[in-house]
Amino acid sequence: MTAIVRAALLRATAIRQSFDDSRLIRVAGAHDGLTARIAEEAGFDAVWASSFGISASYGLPDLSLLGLAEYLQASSAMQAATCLPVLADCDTGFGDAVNSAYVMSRFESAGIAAICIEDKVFPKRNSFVESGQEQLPASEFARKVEAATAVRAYPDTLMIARTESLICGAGVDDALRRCHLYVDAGADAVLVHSKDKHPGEIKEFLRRWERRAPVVIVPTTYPDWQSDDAAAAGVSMIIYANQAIRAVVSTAREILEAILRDGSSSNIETSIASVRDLFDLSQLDKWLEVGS
Ligand code: SPV
Ligand code: MG
Repeated sequence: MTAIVRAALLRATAIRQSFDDSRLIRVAGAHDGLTARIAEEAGFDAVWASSFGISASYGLPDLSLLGLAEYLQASSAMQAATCLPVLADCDTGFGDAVNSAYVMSRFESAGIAAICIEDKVFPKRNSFVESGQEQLPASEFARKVEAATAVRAYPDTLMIARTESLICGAGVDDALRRCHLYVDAGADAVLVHSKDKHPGEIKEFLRRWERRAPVVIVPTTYPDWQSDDAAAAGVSMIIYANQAIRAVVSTAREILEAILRDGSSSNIETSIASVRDLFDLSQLDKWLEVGS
């Protein structure tokens, strides 16, 4: 492992420290280096390299159409663009236990602090698609977790196991059973996803889980739950997975429509980021200095 990768992986150690200190980790979903940097500038603690966001950035749905190489490239760009830990959303791990181990080794070699794999069947469907999500048998997914954790080169690199029990309608009992199995298999944290409009089932999970291992949530459909309340209920990490890309879509759409409607960009100039802002975000001055 090179010194640069080792330094990047210290970001994983920082996440573990926050887990130990019971400090809520607030994570922003991103899909490229620029959105990752905006997340850093806003003060988030980490970046979620979202499969939904990365797929959408290609104009594609989140249906396992992109492969490991494309996710790795996007995650690496985020890692290189910020000082934040990157949590790579690796969907189902692109195959079986061997593929999951390969995912861990490739992402870790790129300095990615954490990988997350979920217990759906490949090819997966985004959790918010109306129906059609299917789960792997728990023991089969546990083997993926075990294989991925076994190949870690740096002990603090995180393996987050995500259960889709609540998404698939299997209920809190099933989510608990699976998460215990996944932690037994070596997962460092569990992501319990829900598409309910209220955090009720997540709260029940947390009560019965009794803080056995850190719990990660993605409150897209229950946005009213305040992060402080979630932390008090036992959440260790909260991921705002898709708000940035949704903002990109709504703003770009509004602005481009206005330009055609008005026949010039004059009316919208003051409501969008300046060219100088983009220069700053992309560290133009630093790079010019390198060449001088
Ligand atoms: C993602 O952001 O890609 C996620 C979260 O996995 S969700 O879209 O809610 O499945
Ligand atoms: Mg995803």
